[in-house]
Amino acid sequence: MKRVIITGFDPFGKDEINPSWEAVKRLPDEIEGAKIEKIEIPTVFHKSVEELIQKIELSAPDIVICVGQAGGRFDITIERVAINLDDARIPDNENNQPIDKKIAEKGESAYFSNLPIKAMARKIREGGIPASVSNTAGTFVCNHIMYGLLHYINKNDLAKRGGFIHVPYIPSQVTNKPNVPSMALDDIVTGLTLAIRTAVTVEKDIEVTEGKIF
Ligand code: PCA
Repeated sequence: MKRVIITGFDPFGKDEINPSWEAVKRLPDEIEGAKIEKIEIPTVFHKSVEELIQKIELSAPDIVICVGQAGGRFDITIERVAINLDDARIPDNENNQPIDKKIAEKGESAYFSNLPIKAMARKIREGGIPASVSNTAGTFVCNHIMYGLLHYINKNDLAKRGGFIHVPYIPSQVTNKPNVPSMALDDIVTGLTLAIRTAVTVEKDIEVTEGKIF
């Protein structure tokens, strides 16, 4: 039986909830015959990666997908790349605010997700939910955990697949924020389920463009 670890983050900044964990905790325990293990991760530089790696070493998953909130985005975005850089606009949940710091002193400048990112985005759209491939996970804790995960997989030459998905705000977070986009929690849960289904069943990504001009 394949095993999947999927993580969400705790709330950070001024937000009282984080739709990533709200959605992840509602996912089914089994998708396409794979066992789904759901974990909440603290929005804290370094500690987030340490907790994730501990869980990976305990559970030996085949696939690891981390999920985070991207307030302001309209759609579910499958991240393509993580960069070796922390540049925090706000402090994390333990008051760390690294500026222009490398995540791994000897790591590559960037790592690409080895999930079938384009197939995942397409599958979510076929389910009637907006989704696309994104070429930046930012420079805060989400990029940090994605980089930490892919660095760990690459450095240890593991046959594991890993990547990151950003999700929009849910409606209750934007009631007092005019013109800020949101997506219903149920749609986020459905979108993540379709993304996992694709990651479990598709070995080779599809060759279609998901490029963006900006
Ligand atoms: N989003 C933040 C960190 C935690 C989260 O859910 C980010 O995009 O970096």
